[in-house]
This record gives sequence, structure tokens and C-alpha cells, in this order.
Amino acid sequence: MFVHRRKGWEIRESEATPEHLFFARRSLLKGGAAAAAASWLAAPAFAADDPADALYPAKRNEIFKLDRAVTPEEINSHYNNFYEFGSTKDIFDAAQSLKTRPWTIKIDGLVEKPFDIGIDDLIKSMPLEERLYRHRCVEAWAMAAPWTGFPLRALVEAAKPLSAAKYVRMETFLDRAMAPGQRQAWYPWPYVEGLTMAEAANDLSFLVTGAYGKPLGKSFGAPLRLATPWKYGFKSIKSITRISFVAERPKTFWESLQASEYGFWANVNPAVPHPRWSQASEEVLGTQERRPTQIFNGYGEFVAGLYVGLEKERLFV
Ligand SMILES: Nc1nc2c(c(=O)[nH]1)N[C@H]1C(S)=C(S)[C@@H](COP(=O)(O)O)O[C@H]1N2
Ligand SMILES: [Mo]
Repeated sequence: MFVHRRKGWEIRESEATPEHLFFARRSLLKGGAAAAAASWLAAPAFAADDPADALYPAKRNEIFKLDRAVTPEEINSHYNNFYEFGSTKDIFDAAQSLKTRPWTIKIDGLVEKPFDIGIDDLIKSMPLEERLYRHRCVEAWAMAAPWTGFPLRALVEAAKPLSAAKYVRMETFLDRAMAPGQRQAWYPWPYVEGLTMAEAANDLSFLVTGAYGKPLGKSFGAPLRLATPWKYGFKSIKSITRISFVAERPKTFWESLQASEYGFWANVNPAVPHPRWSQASEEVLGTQERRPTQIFNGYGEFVAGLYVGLEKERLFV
């Protein structure tokens, strides 16, 4: 039972504002505070000894177009939500303690035969491609990233789910020694997310193993994270260790904390404000720009059909 729950996004306005971190850093650089800046720039945003290194960069799938520039890697990899490593955006250094090998993913639940698979065997067995995707956090900041990975659908097919499976439930690792954030007992660890089977089979649902033409950096949720770019970013679960096929809608991490603000569907919609702020526009990370938010984050042509007949659901929370 908790009296004060520090809800994920319930951070002070000064902490929540992208400029606060990003532009403060940039002025550090400009001001010649080289030592402070150097550690930030020098640390590689990926594991150089990653066994899957040779598979990158993968061929880009040109179907997925951006309406904006790709966010520079240095900005994207240093402005993160990854509560396992802290509740600010500044988790890059802490996330370096994430140990990504060996890494086993458990596939279980309503499938023909549950199995475990090592991340490198999984990556080798899947059709890797690069996609340029937008990403829209519920906190009203946005970026764009070149993710490498494979369609979630390919893994669903390999898992051979039974017809009783209605949802895909995904879970992050649980290791309090490795991840200091997980020692904060008021969060319902491990992080859990979920999609309907139809959402998981949609072309856009993408399991990410790399970014910026390299194996996925730790702050991005190495070695395996989800990208569902028509949904708020909290759906894009990081550092996945378990994928279960289930009959019941899974209770997700943020939903457990505050269901009225962070629901299961979480589709992006400028017309439906978050209970505590507007979703009409978004801050484009790395720029001075605010842009109007687009319904389904601009991906309606791919996903609007998923929600026909579900209009009574809280689709946009
Ligand atoms: N395991 C885990 N996954 C997570 C989160 C988290 O804290 N832990 N944060 C989510 C949120 S709120 C967002 S916006 C994205 C952030 O991804 P990025 O840091 O690569 O931009 O990851 C999502 N996945
Ligand atoms: Mo987010």
C-alpha cells in the first residue's frame, strides 16, 4: 500500500522539460566545459563487443517514412525513460550496468510448446531490417529513431500461439542488484506491457535489436525492446526477457500505478488530453520546435482499422 505514489510522469515541470536537460548540456558544450561533456560524448551508446555486431547496419525498409529529421543519436541515447535505472531522463551512465549477455527470452503461456531462446539465436533467426520510426512519449516530447529489428509478428508465428491466446504479455528483467530503480519497492516490478494479438500482428509492431546502425545501446533497452510508434512510448517495453501468450488482458506497469492516466490502449491522440496536461502538441527533441500531435502519431493508415468496433474502449489513454 502506498500513500504517495510517485507516478512516472509526475515529475516536476523543470525536470520534465526537454530543454532543461538537453539545452543545459548543449550550453555546457558551447561553454567549453570539455571535461564534463567528454564523458558524455566518449561513452559509446552500444556494446562494441556485441556478438551480433556484424549484422548491422541492416537494409532499410523504405515503407516507413518520417515527416521530420532523425534525432541525433547523442541526444536520443541520453534522454531516456528507463525507470529500472532511475526516474530522471539522465540514466545513460547507470544503464551501463545492464548486463546483456547471456540473455534468454522465455516464450510461454498459450503456445504449442513453450521454449527459451538466447538473444543471439533469436536475432540470427529473424529477418532484420531498419525502420525510421517516430516515438511519442505521453509526457509530450517526441523523437525519431532508426531502429533495427524484426516484426513482432515473425516471433508470434515462431511461438505458435493457440487460438485461446488473445493478448501478448511482455516482461522486462527483474534484478535488483543490477538495476537500482528496482530497489524502489513502490513500483510494481518487473515492467510489464501488452498488446492484443491483432496489434502484435500489425505491420508496425517491431521488436528492436539495434539502433543507429549498431546493436542496441543499453539506455535504449538492450538487447530487445518493442516499438509501437502509434502508441505512447510507455508501451515500448525495454530489455524484454519474457513473452507470454495469454487469454486475459495483462495488467501493465503504469496501469498498475495509475490506471486513470496510463491505460492499456494508449493510442496517441491530440484531442484526448492526459488528465494533467494537453496532448495537442509535442516538443521535438533536439530542436526548438513544437509540432501538432497527430492521431495515432501519424500512423493511422497502418493501424486505424484495428480499433473499428472498439469505440467504447478508452483507446486514447
Ligand atoms: N522496462 C522499461 N521499459 C520502458 C520504460 C521503462 O521505464 N522501463 N519507459 C517507457 C517510456 S515511458 C518511454 S517514453 C520509452 C522511452 O524509450 P527511449 O528512452 O528509448 O526514448 O521506453 C518505455 N519502455
Ligand atoms: Mo514515455
